Amino acid sequence: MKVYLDNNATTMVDEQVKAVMDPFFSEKYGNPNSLHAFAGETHPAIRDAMEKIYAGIHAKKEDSVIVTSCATESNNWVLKSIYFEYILTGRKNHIIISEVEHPSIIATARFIESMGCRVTYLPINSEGIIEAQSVRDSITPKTALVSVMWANNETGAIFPVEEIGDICEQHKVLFHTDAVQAIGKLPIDVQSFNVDYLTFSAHKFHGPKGVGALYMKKGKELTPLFHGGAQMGGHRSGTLNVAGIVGMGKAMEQATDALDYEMEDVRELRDDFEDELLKIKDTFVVTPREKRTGNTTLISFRGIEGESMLWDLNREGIGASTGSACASEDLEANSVMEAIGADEDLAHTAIRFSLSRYTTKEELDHTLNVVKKAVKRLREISSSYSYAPEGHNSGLTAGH
Ligand code: C6P
Repeated sequence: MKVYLDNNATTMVDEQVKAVMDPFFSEKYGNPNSLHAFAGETHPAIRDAMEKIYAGIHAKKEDSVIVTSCATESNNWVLKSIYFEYILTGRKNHIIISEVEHPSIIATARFIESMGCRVTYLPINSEGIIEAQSVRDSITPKTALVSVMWANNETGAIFPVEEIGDICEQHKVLFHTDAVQAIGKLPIDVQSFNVDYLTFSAHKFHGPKGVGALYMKKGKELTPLFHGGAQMGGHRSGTLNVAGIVGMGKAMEQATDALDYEMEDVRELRDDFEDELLKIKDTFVVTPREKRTGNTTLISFRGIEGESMLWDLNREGIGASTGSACASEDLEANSVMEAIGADEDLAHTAIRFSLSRYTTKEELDHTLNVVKKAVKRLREISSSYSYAPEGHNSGLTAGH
């Protein structure tokens, strides 16, 4: 049996998404900006997809949703433009992010920091969550931007973006949220709270890879990252990825339709699975369930290196991860576990299981059996486990 439990890294492209994309490779392949019928053939589908994308996040017609190549591009765009418009010009000198943002925010923040921007990295609390009050405490008259993700990719922890948006509005500071892990898992309505910029990526909600977007509230447009032709109203030059846009539109529509299933049924599957995992002795989950997206469990098995567990799972056809896919090659400790102050041993034991609407109970039952066997085998050969004091839990709360 093959079981895919790494849906926070990427998801399977839905068959219907694939079907609507297909004609735009070899049949309707015109460049949408050309002046002939081949171009015109692509226009209705692009228009329809953009309508679906706007509807999925409740953007208004006057707002801009600019299609990019991925969330990494969207995140780079926001921070670098803020640097060009506010920091370089001397109008402001400071931005605020959380210390558990995705590397596409952290690395970009470090880059602009190296060029003179002051950056505050907000800590998470013991539940793995940013406290809105810490944003308020860090804002100065020279703060240009706050960028805090909506849901964390490693734990699924949901951050208080509505409250943070309010604080930013009161202090006249721009607010960006990376909603990559929120789309399709939580209701997204950019009209319902104050948010200036919002990032998302199609491959996280059963759309294709290589296509993402940046929502910009009316009047909050940014300096382009890519200069060139007049595509996307001049906000982002480069020939349109027609199949990608059409695919993202369909995927967004389906994510909206499947939201109740994701929030109730997937959550129930995850909760039952997690209940069983937590019956294994010396296992820990950081963020309480009700404060997480319904598909994610980041769980630590004391005494077991995450990579060893992944190896055992992989041998049995199960794909999971130790955290963010783009940090998986460095064998570093899990960044969220480190940020909450877990000891070095425990920070290396985290495994992320992330479900999707395609995950089945049979797959989870199979995974559970494999995990139990792996825990037994790996603990038998783990020197750190055999020496660990009984019940020692490094300050983490067990069994949320
Ligand atoms: N997180 C994970 O395993 P791209 O691939 O550029 O469209 O998405 C980047 C990205 C940005 N923000 C968040 C919150 C994300 O989770 C991701 C992708 C994957 O957690 C791969 S590193």
